[in-house]
Amino acid sequence: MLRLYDYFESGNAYKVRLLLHQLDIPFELVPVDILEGETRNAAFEEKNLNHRVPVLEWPDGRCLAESNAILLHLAEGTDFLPSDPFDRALATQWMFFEQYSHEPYIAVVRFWHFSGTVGEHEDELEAKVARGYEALDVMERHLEGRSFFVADRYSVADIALYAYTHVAHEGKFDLDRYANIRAWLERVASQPRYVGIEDEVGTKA
Ligand SMILES: N[C@@H](CCC(=O)N[C@@H](CS)C(=O)NCC(=O)O)C(=O)O
Repeated sequence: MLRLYDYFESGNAYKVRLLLHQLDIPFELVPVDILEGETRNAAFEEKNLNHRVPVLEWPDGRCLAESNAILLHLAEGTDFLPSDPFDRALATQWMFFEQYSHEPYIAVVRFWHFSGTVGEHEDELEAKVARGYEALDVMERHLEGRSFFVADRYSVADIALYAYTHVAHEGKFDLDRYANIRAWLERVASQPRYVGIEDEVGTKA
């Protein structure tokens, strides 16, 4: 069975839980407490030299890290990845956008609030929040007249962007002025076999 090294509050790990569940792929969940430094030991380093969850491990010991690489691999040959080559490229475009222009701001500010360390980052906070809103502005404009990010159907691009957008309020981002994003969040949450970030899925290792 596949094994997912996971941290419950991580949006990056949640992306993988959500897609595994939507694809009805059984998996074992291995909780890793990042606040206790559990990714920073020799045993975990064998799974991912970069000391981060999520990591998906195959029964033969192969490991894959980076949430969006895992999504793309799992979605291969399924309806979650567009079959048209240009649409696939657009899906990856939005997934790179998520990692470079969205997650480093929205996820990081949320983590500072969640871990109680926001006070230690006062000098960086305003700039990070501004860049987070820039990402939300881009999403809002793209979603004007569209149901989903690519080819008007739900795909891994939506999963990648949904993970931290739907909990952006936990980083004190205000989504009130983003009507298109709010409607899209509802569309994602109404997909078949949707599970929330707080829902327990997978079997415990
Ligand atoms: N680009 C990576 C980011 C992964 C990441 O930042 N993981 C965090 C949790 S969200 C982590 O494991 N941090 C542990 C650490 O830095 O020690 C991905 O998309 O998977």
